[in-house]
Amino acid sequence: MKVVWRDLPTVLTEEEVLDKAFSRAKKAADRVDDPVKVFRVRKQLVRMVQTSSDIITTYLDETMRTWPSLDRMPLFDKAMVDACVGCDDYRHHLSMLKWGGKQVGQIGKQNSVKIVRSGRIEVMHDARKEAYGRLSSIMRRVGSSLDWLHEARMTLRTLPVIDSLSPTIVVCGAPNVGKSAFISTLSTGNMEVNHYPFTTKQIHVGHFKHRRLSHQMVDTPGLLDREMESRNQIELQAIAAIEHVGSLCIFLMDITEKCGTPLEDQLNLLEEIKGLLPEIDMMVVISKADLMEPLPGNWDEVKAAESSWDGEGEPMIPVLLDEEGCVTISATENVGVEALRLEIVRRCKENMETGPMELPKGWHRN
Ligand SMILES: Nc1nc2c(ncn2[C@@H]2O[C@H](COP(=O)(O)OP(=O)(O)OP(=O)(O)O)[C@@H](O)[C@H]2O)c(=O)[nH]1
Ligand SMILES: [Mg+2]
Repeated sequence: MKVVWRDLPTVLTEEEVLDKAFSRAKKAADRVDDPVKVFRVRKQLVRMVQTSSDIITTYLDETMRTWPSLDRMPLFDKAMVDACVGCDDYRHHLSMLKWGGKQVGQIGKQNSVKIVRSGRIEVMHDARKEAYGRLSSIMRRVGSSLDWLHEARMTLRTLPVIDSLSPTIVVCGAPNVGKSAFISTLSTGNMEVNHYPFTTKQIHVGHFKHRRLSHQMVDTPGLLDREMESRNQIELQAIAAIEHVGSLCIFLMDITEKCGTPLEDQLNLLEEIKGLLPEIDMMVVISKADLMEPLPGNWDEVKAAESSWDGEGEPMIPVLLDEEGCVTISATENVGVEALRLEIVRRCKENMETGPMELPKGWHRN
């Protein structure tokens, strides 16, 4: 249940499609062999018309089918499409390919019949020429849709890939509080690096497995760390999209203010995000525990429990708590992270729990 935009093949231009079709058609015609001229010419021309229209129809149909259908994609991806390229345009341009494919198929049939039914070589040549002219004019109308899809693909392929059936942890907070470091420490394997098309910042997507269930963590730089007034419509839509996938939102705070954002501003941001994502379970976590003086009271206990747990059985690791009693972690020293992971798993499970008669989020009834 995920859309992998990076797998979409490049979209050819109008000229490229026509070149491909006409050159294949010519090769097919060259292979015709018949000693009687009128038969030979007829066969050659029919092949040219049929091959070129087949190549174009196949290309347009396949492209249309390879692109995920808006009605069947998860809400997150649909909201991202809307935010990045627009759902109406997306639908329109794909339907243009469908229309084009159908027209081209008809031209192929009609003009082949004209060639077959005629006994005069000039008439046959005229029908072939007419077919090529009509194919080109259909392609001229489809061309701008191909160009649009080409551009849209470039934009969409930078988006993070999110599986709507797996628990998703959205990581937010002011710039520099340690979001990426946190995701990286918690991830097994490499983090993916993506972009939202409207920010220049890198988004990190990390994964970890707990009892074979994959959990994914997504970064939100440039999206949830700015003032409301400076956000545009597209960013607001992207934020709405996050609401669809988040099982849990972790708000990271750097109380040492090493990140450059005063504590008060970070608290204001927290309130704002709560307002933006009212449906998501929000968990506040203090980052950079290793910089605290003194260190959190149960630092040694948590560190020992984390290093002695082998990942089997019921873990007994308490979360790391600062002197105010807030959950904290050190991503750089890797203390409190494993404890927090277990807490995350528990909270996600609780948040994703569905009744026995209810289908899980993202499932569609057939
Ligand atoms: N001492 C200490 N430094 C940390 C910790 N986590 C992150 N940092 C440092 O804080 C700085 C910012 O970390 P990032 O992970 O890039 O922060 P971010 O929130 O992803 O930043 P943006 O993506 O720019 O919003 C880096 O210099 C990190 O090395 C931590 O647990 N302890
Ligand atoms: Mg970052």
